[in-house]
Amino acid sequence: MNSYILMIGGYSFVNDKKNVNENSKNEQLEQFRVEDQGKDLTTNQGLKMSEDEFSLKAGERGPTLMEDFHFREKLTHFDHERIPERVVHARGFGAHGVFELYESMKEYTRAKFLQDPSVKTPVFVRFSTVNGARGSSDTVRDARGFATKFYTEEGNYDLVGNNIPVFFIQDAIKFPDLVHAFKPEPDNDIPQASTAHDTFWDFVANNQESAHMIMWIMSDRAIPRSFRMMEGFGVHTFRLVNEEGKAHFVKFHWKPILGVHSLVWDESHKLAGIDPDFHRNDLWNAIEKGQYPEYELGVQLLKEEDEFKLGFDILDATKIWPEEMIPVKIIGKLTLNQNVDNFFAETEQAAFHLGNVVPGIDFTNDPLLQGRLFSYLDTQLIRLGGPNFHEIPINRPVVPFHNNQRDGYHRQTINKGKVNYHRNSLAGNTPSPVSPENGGYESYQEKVEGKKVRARSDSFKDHFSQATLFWNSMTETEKQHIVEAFQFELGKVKSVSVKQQVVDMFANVSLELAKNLAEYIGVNPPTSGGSTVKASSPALSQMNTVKSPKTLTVAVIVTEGFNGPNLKYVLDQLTSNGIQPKIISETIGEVSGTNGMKVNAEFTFLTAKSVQFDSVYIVRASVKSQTFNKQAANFIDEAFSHYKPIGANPGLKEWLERNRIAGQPGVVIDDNIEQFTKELIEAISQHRFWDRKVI
Ligand code: HDE
Repeated sequence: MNSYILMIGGYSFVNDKKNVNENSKNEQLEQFRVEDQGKDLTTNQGLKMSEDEFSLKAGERGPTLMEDFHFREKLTHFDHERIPERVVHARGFGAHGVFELYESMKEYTRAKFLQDPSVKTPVFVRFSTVNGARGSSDTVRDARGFATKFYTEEGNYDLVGNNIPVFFIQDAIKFPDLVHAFKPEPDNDIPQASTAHDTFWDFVANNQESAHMIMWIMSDRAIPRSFRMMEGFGVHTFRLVNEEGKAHFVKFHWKPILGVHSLVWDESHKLAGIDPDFHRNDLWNAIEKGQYPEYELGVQLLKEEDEFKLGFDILDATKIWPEEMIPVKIIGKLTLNQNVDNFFAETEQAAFHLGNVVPGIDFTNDPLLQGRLFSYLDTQLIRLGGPNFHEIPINRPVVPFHNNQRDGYHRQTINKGKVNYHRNSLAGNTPSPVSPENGGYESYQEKVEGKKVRARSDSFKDHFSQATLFWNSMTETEKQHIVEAFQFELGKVKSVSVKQQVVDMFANVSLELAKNLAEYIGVNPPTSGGSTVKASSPALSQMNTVKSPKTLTVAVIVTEGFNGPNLKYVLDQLTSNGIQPKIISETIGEVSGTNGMKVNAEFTFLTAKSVQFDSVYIVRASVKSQTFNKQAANFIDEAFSHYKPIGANPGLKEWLERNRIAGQPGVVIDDNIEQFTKELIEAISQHRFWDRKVI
């Protein structure tokens, strides 16, 4: 039989014929989806209820009766609706998608989903912040999780990465210490979702392997504009193993098609209050509109025999492989094309695990990776309440699974037969192991020898060279942002001793940086330090990223009586370039211009703030409301100070000059509407104008 979805008792099974395609996960999930709209109200037992608003009482004003099974079921379920949030990465947002391969990776790996470019693999991706609680804000300074579950014909493969290619620590045994230090302080549970406090920086100064990661965290990478505009990294060195058993070391990268872009710090702060769901909204809306987020998958490959040739230890997760040294080979594309139907059922219950691998992908001895292999499975037991979380629809592979594991909380599979052990004769010794030739997973036979020691290799001891490489690779603007981020974070630290230790530590990266910080936070300038590392890696600077106007938003400020044909021309051009105009006016609803042109205002200044848009175009001020004009001025002023593109009608030139905005980079004013539109689109695609004088 060639059909691959079999419906058995409400569950779908894909048969052993392994015909996984891009729809396989969706078809499987469809078996679990329920439409409640238009249906009769029943209890969980399927009993139709005639009343759902009043509990059963002894008399209209009397006590509720124990007998009220409906009340008890409803309340009991409600009382148990919450599950523990993830201990880290608690706040996240997920979407479904598809992975397509550009070229066969057969030379390097036997993983089936990386063999044939015609194969499309369904995926689920969850993005997250690391530090904050489930209800915290999206735009805080933090690393972002980028976890991908590939539902392959050989079972689930999880690539559980971050948007920063290195990590704070080198050995997983230190993870609880790190997390305790960056989470809110234990006495008063303050501050939320922020590393700007004493215990975090005390950890940093006393665990100097964190230096490189801290440089990234203080950089614009930690305040992404959108999940759609950030890179993803597998962080660790993994192994790809081909059919002949030959292995290569590999680092995984996700590269966003729209480039890597960030917010500015002041904007992140304000957004955290105005729209704590900024990144959720952005991702959800993009997918709803069909502007599907896309990322290319890249690999850096290293021959086994070159393991010791890079000048640092490839097992050390605080190190990158500079792209100029080992180029990133682009091998496929991920497209997120479907929002979830239910946040809890899918995103919250998604359980990622580094140990979910397929033949042809293997681990290395990176001590951080090794520890993660324990932690992810373990954490699901408490979070999802037992060992059967792999049966939850979002976590089920799209291929069948058979083994002798049985029972446990919430078991759904009904395993038939008497035999639940191996080896057996009663079931012909099945389920039986599968040879590697027939697709069975076989661990890579790395030769390992050594004494049992609690120690770290000397090759992990250089904590500052790559931190300096990162610093050297930044433009002046990016360096300035890093300095300001340090000033902010350390400005919030109370302990003078901790501040001094941090300054002394970062003198090993840059004396200039450390001296600046010392002066700003009022501690002694470093007396020694400095780095001899002169190298830089242009790939690390966001200034060299892809720039595209696609999906960016422009706030169009307009009032009654605008020039109809001109605005129509501009709006048409913006939308045909993939830009999204959003109209702000005095009231929500229709606004009329000349020549019968009407636009629909979605926002007023009460419901829209400049930080929510990528650029501004002011078409017409108000003839009747000075308040509106004042608010428009503040809006433009703020966008200007966030270096955003600004377009304005020539009638407003004088006012913009008075405010020292006109004539500055990225401020477009032109009488010729065609020329104006061209320049505005060009300016929007630049994102920011850092050489602007902001006063
Ligand atoms: Fe995680 N991490 N982690 N982590 N991590 C978790 O697993 C852990 C690390 C990452 O969207 C937890 O299901 C240890 C690096 C992501 O559901 C937990 C160590 C990287 C997510 C855990 C690390 C990550 C997690 C918490 C040090 C980037 C969210 C809830 C060795 C490569 C996945 C959970 C999602 C989540 C442990 C370090 C990425 C506790 C012990 C390095 C994206 O198991």
